Amino acid sequence: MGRLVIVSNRVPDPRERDQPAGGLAVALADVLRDEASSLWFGWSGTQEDFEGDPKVAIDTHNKVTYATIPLTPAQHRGYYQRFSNGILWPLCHYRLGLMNYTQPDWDSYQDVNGMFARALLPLLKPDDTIWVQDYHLFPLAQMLRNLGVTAPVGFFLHIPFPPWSLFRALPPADALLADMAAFDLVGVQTDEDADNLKECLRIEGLDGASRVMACPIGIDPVKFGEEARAAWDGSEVKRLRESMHDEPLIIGVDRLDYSKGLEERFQGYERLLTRYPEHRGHVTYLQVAPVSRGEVEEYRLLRRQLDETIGRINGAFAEFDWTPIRYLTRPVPRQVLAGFYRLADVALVTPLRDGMNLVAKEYIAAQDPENPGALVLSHLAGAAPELTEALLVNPHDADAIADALHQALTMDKAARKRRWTLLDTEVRSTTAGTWSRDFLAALYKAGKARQA
Ligand code: ADQ
Repeated sequence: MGRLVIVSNRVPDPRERDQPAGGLAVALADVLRDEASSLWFGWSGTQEDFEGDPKVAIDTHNKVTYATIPLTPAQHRGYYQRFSNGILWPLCHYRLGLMNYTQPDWDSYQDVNGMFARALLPLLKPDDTIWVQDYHLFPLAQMLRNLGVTAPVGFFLHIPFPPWSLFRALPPADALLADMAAFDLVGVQTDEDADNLKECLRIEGLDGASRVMACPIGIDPVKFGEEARAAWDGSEVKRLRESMHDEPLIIGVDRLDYSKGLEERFQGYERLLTRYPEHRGHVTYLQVAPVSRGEVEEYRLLRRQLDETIGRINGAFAEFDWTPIRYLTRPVPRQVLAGFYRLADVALVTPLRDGMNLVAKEYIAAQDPENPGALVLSHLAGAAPELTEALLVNPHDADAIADALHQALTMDKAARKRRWTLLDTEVRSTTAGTWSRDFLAALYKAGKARQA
């Protein structure tokens, strides 16, 4: 295979020490480390005014060439904030009520995809394999084909794909499905997503045009486990451990996003304190939730709502020497986070919908095999069909969350070890490495089949 070309909305700055919190950036960094030569193309994260097409900035770091372009403030609003994050994100997370469709945003989305294709074209080489990432770039394969690109072009959707009954509520649903059919291969996280997408393509008469493959994403569990062990003796983990006075710790780690079910989760924790008062004064719940997409109205509202809920719960239950919830809205370095996971007795991962959820896998990889913690996981996360030995809950059900937390906090070591061993086997069998290898092998084959 020739060079791998990754295209994603955002390309992280390789020289920044603290990489952004987000599953896609984390998984791709793991993949590109192992490639002989590769190009990563996308938005630089900056906004500036320009006429016509922007200038491409090139930077090479650790064998990866990073090629980035800026967006204009108007493109950032229309393509990124509104169409991608204000329309496609809620739609794909089954939240039609939060979807605010307007035609100019759709126009902007298509324009920026066209601009991406034109800026990428001169950088391409004849035997490249192009792998496009995520919902910001559904139209890209079609746009590249229009410019004469014949290379294999694959797509991976990191978020869920909803059933036709929901997807059809999007005015340009037909156009987007036709765009998806222009890829040689479309990868999604779960069988449920694959079935939903295949059904949509079938209804549109597009089945057969492109292959759909369920290809669950994972982490690098060996590396993450090492980071967790290394962080154990670091000053942050030590401080957290000392502050716990041998009392149990529950951890939650999520981008501050309405899909993550944070409000419902806090209510579940509150229910634990009400229904199982023996945990009062003992258990601490640490929620790390770095602010994300702060420019989008729904995210600002969510942040205010969470501030209020946490304030209410802490106000109602705290003692002068005990706080039920510790809440951080800034990012924590990954190594430190790995150590926090290892220290935590329970991870609380309860998204209302999630493509996969890498935090659940990171938590498992970070555990001490001799004394592992317990995972409480939403059955609506893409990780749930794999991580069946977790304590699975309905994230809308506060009583179910409270019961699962109580079970996790009181589970004996033998039961924790038994569950964790099975979960660890799963996390080690579907990794960032198997994800990219399986996808790229299938893409290569699909590309060859089309060219034949
Ligand atoms: P996300 O919605 O970002 O990803 P997730 O899979 O949980 O969700 O990945 C988050 C990543 O960011 C994890 O690696 C986590 O460690 C890191 N992170 C979160 N909070 C952090 C913090 N405070 N400090 C530092 N790092 C933090 C999207 C989809 C998911 C899918 C991934 C990958 O929404 O469903 O699993 O892409 O496909």
